[in-house]
Amino acid sequence: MKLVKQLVFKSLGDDRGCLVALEGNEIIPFDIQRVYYIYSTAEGVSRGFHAHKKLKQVMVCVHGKCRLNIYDGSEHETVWLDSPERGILIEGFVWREMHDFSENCVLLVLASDHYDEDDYIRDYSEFEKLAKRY
Ligand code: T46
Repeated sequence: MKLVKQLVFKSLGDDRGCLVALEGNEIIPFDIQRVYYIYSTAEGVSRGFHAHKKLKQVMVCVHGKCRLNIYDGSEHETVWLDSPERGILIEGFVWREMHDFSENCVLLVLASDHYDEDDYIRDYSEFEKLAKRY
């Protein structure tokens, strides 16, 4: 994996079940400024289709699974998000798409900044132009 980094979380399980704790500037390598989650995704729907100029994010599928496609303007990578014990760190200038959401998939995202639409590149041809400069 070159375009994203996999983070492996410690599961604090005991006979009651499992617990994963995620702390900013520790296992999550930035200050967590925002948390959001994607759920109830309708069958056959794909999401994402954008890049971020500055935002860093860690994506964790806390239930179910989905497929993440990443493209940096020259290379493509695909990774399945399918475990609450693993996260994917996205910090470069990459195009991202999420596909094949399972029923009941809950995708948790920890972000390094507040929501800012100006940080998004949602136009693919603009992304391709900018990707050459990064
Ligand atoms: C990303 C992928 C993984 C807000 O108002 N605040 C927020 O914090 C977010 C994330 C979204 N929104 C609004 C913007 C749209 O009107 O919620 C609506 C749905 O967002 P969007 O179409 O951007 O959702 P996705 O699933 O395509 O993308 C999201 C994140 O936006 C994005 O940063 O990397 O999940």
